[in-house]
Amino acid sequence: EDGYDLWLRYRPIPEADAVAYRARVAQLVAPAATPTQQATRDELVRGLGSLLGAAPALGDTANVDGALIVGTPASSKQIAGLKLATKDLGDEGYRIRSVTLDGRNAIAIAANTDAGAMHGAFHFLRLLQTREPLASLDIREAPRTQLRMLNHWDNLTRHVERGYAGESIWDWHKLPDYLSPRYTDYARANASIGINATVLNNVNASAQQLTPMYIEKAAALANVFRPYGIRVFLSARFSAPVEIGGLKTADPLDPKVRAWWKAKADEIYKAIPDFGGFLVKANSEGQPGPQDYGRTHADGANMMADAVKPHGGIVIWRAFVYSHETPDDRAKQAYNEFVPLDGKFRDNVMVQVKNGAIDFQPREPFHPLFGAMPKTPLMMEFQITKEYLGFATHLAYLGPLFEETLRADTYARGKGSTVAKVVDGELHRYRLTGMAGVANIGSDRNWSGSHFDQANWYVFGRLAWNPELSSRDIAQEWTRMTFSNDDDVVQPVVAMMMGSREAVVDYMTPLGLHHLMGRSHHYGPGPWVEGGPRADWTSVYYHRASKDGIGFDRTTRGSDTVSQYARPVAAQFDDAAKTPEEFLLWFHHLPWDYTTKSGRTLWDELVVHYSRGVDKVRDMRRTWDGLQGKVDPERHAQVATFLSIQEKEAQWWRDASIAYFQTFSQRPLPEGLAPPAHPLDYYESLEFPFAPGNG
Ligand code: BDP
Repeated sequence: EDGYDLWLRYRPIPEADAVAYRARVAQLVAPAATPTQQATRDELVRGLGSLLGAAPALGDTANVDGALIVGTPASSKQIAGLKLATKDLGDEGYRIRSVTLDGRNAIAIAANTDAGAMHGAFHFLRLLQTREPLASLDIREAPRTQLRMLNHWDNLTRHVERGYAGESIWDWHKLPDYLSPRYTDYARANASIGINATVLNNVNASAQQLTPMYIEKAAALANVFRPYGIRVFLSARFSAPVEIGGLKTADPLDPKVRAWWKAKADEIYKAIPDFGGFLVKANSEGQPGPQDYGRTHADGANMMADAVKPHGGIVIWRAFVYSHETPDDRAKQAYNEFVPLDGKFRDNVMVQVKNGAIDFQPREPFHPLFGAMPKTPLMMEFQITKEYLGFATHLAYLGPLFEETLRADTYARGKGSTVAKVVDGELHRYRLTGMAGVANIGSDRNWSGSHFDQANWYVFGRLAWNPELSSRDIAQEWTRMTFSNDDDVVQPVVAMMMGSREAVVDYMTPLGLHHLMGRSHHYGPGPWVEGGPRADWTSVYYHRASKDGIGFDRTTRGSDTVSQYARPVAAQFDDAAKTPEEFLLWFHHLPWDYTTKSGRTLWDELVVHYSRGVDKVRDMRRTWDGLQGKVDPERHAQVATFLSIQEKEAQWWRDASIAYFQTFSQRPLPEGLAPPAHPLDYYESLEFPFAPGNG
């Protein structure tokens, strides 16, 4: 058990239970006339074969009791006869239903398209994997968002920016000829959770990606993914017309530039007929963009949108923009730049917005752009790779983070205007909808750098399919498929997972603190980081600690960032007493002796949170140790070691942060809590020039 199989392990169901399942799946009727149908049938044969000890007999028509029949009205007469594939299932949805066919029991997986049937097949396998009964099924599923997408931050050198799972899985050198079997397994894993799009390369893009040689390589990957219903997108460097096109400018209003992108799009579509489109990071962190020519983000996006439009492609334009030359709070800048452009984008443009306004922190309030651009489809961007949550060695299940953001209420159209409803298009009737996750996938044997990080890939896909699912239910599902169906394993593991992200918040950035990680690599604590090229890349910019207190005043009396939220939300965040304590220092600068909800002073409360974070990791270790013998030894040992690393580093975070902030608070620690193990200058002296994933 090295983790390679992910949640598609299909380990045999114990004999006592297998008997009943076998009776329900005595025959498999699944056409294999198209590549997607073939892949679906292969997966069912593989999964059922392994789960049940032997694959069910294959048949052309269901003619025994207990047939499983899969297909679309076009691919199967029996499915057509059942009339289950209704319009509301759309292009990717499905129904799984217990039916009677010619007087015999059967289970039908019906969809309008092959892709829908494939999603249904994976769902069906999940029912067996999680030991759900098959007696009277009536499941109807259709994705709530159109684009469920991974963003790989993979460079052509195979270095993965913010990647902690080895090098890129794309072996560009051997492509297009050698197609690693891993590409197919990648597609299977994604299809199993409903992911239907992937951006192959880093948003800090190399123009080379758009040269004929690399288009051919991308096309080879697209061919592998196509049967699994996954489309390829590419990150495009805005200055590519200059760098690889020989033009003197990349000005989006220049006819030669427009013609270049059109020709480039035509060329890509010739190689990849179902190419999805471009993802663009422009005028952000030094990337080129339309503003270099005095044009707007809309000018840039629209030019590229026009180029892909005839082919049905789209442009995903990132809203992650901020400039240190703008004196305003960094958290305000994306809103300020993008809200005036609402309604100015072509109908095949989406704007991709990070969950929070700073940068994938362990906790951030939802981005104020959600709810503020009714005429522009906004795509959610989460980070699955744990750049700011301890890399791969810290166990942090991100389900609660994603869920917290999706359930946050923007009040854009009154109460109940959740971020989920913005993202799934319900609130503003968006034509395009989607969710992107910055991938945590690499060439490590276990794909994600740690076994538990697989759960973050999994939960992202499940929530992209339905943003209103519960992260706890998803954790259960994942645990059952990945580790065990034994309740003695499932319960403690799910409890660990559900508390794990809060533990990280506690030992890194409690009470709304943020962006205090080591400079540039973001490994370990660095609350003292100051100076350097830009203020908004330092920690002191964000915590603003001094003898009088700590926190960033974003109220109407400070930077007025709160006013970017709808009125009820703004009013809440403007008042320290009403602000949820987890966001306290995000919005308020408060004195060290400010009284928190517990009755403790702010200083004491901070120290309590830091210490609690370490305690929680200790608890996780204890829980995991108790699972020895119930989880296979190989994975158990690696997780145990990673948890010991996490405990050490949680302590480091706590001690370094307390030692640093104490120089301002000048107060003793609350009684019973141990002082930092080392003096502050020890923590400040630590350097990590080779920390992984750096940009
Ligand atoms: C930051 C990362 C940086 C990315 C940037 C982005 O540190 O590596 O390039 O986000 O999203 O979180 O563009």
